[in-house]
Amino acid sequence: MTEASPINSLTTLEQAMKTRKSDLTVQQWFHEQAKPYQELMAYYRCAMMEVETKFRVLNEAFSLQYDSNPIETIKTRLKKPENIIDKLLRYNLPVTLESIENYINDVAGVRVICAFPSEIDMLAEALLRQDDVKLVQKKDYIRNPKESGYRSLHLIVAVPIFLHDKKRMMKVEVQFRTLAMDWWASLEHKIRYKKDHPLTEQQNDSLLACSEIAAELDRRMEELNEGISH
Ligand code: 0O2
Repeated sequence: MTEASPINSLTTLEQAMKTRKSDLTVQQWFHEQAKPYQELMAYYRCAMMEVETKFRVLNEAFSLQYDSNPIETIKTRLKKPENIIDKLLRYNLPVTLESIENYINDVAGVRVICAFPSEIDMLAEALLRQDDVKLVQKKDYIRNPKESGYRSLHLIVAVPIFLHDKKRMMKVEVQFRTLAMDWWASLEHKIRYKKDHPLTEQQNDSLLACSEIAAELDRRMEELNEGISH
């Protein structure tokens, strides 16, 4: 089986975005380029399905071994076209399908939500032990939280998808969070984006304090759970 060749450049869109033409031009461009773009997105959807299945299998395997399911919820999402374009422009990258594939690592996203922090490491290690999973990048915002207070473990992995005549390696971003980390991130996102203007320093401090409370809850719940299990 051979790797597929890259899809053609989206040069017209690049020109449209560079000159900041009207939304109509961009929409028209998307309409014209719909097929190669949709094809690429279909590959990302397949890769998300592969990764989601891997986690469902791991959940079963761990529940057989330890009599408990480490995964509370799995969510998948494909990045919105406007967010893909925004990111390319923010990074001064040409708006082409090659750029999307080479530089936008989070087109396909899988979010795995666990009850306890220790389950995150266990699942991440189990995923990376699989011989068809290649680690591209790791960002550990649990051990090194973001300034905002955001905590989560992000892995960019490349996985093969097997099409009728070819194999392609596709990148997927996996975000691992506990219920508390996910709760904080969801509410922080709502609060931050509800307003048209940036939050005040006091509001930012307050969000950071809430993140620390959530982290403390995670520690206490983990301790309680360990006490019961041993
Ligand atoms: P979307 O499309 O809305 O889901 P890089 O990919 O490394 O070039 P990026 O994208 O800034 O740079 O990477 P980062 O910060 O590691 O991860 C971005 C994603 O993590 C975000 O997706 C959020 O899902 C999450 N995230 C990161 N920081 C925060 C934060 O402070 N608060 C919350 N609530 N979520 C955060 P996007 O960018 O929103 O993309």
